[in-house]
Amino acid sequence: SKRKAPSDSTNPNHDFCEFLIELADYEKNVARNIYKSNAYRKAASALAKHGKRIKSGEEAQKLDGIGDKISKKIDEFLETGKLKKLDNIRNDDASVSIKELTRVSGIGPAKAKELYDSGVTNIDILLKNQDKLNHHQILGLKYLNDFEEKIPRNEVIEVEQIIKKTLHNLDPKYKVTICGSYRRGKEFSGDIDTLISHPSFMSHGLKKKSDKLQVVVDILKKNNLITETISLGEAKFMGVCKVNRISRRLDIRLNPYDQFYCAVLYFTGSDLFNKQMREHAINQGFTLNEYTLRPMGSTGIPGEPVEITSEKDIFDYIDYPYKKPEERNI
Ligand code: DCP
Ligand code: MG
Ligand code: MN
Repeated sequence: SKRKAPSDSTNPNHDFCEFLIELADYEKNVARNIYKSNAYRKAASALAKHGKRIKSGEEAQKLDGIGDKISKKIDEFLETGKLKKLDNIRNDDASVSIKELTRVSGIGPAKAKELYDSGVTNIDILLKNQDKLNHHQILGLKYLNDFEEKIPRNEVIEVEQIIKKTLHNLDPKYKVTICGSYRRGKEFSGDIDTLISHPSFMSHGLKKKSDKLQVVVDILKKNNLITETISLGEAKFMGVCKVNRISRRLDIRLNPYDQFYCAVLYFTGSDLFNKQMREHAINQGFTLNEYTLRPMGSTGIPGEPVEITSEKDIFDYIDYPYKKPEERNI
């Protein structure tokens, strides 16, 4: 989901972080340079972690992930209180439109650019041009204001309890784990990421079609928890749920029971943490995804999955220092 700046008042470098995140979003959504975007994001993360106020670009450059160009931007910001590059971005029509349109769930930068080129430059115009949107995007527009409201932990717990109770009634063997930013301990989440598994749903039986998730979704609809379906496959549901005033994005994944820990690790994130851990796995001669950890043979063909009995096993196998979920917020 869409990311917010680490504008935490306890971060002494939050003003630098804010402009770096704004630049990162611009590179990702408008200029479409993911390499530059990641570089800005990494720099913001390094400054946020540093914990002490940075007083010059030179000082910043000593941190991992901050090079010459970002160092110069920090100096410009310290000297003038602003950045010319950001002023230009904020005044650029395409940039302003794309930023507004990508607020809608389901509208990514490419779609936003397409809409912009066809004359749809803001949400008001979009409301009158819904024929240009798919089902996901129409729901994204319908619930735009609700989906921008962050979900407090106590509401995630309410949803968790309803899902657990409902599935337990259906079959006590269901296992339900809320992952995502909630499992990483965040006070507020963008959506509710629910992992479910059941001992009769195993990786070796996957060739048979399963309607388990369909059944689960139907019951949660009857219970009035789920109010809309964005998409529903055999293993993945994306939709909307509601327990009080505000409609919330709900994701449910049904992963094989015997691959539970790789699924939990993946679905807990953060996405950047996953990226880094997967890179590390590759350097250690493994390939890691949401299902398995497999050694890479010299031929470049992955071998049989290694046996895993906990999340920590995965870290141990690839010799990566264990991080508790709350330590995976990068
Ligand atoms: N994920 C990933 N790569 C992606 C998308 C998701 O690895 N491109 C994984 C890591 C995420 C998890 O799925 O943490 C859940 O995705 P969300 O988009 O729901 O992200 P979060 O739960 O981390 O944050 P938010 O509070 O915004 O939902
Ligand atoms: Mg989430
Ligand atoms: Mn999600």
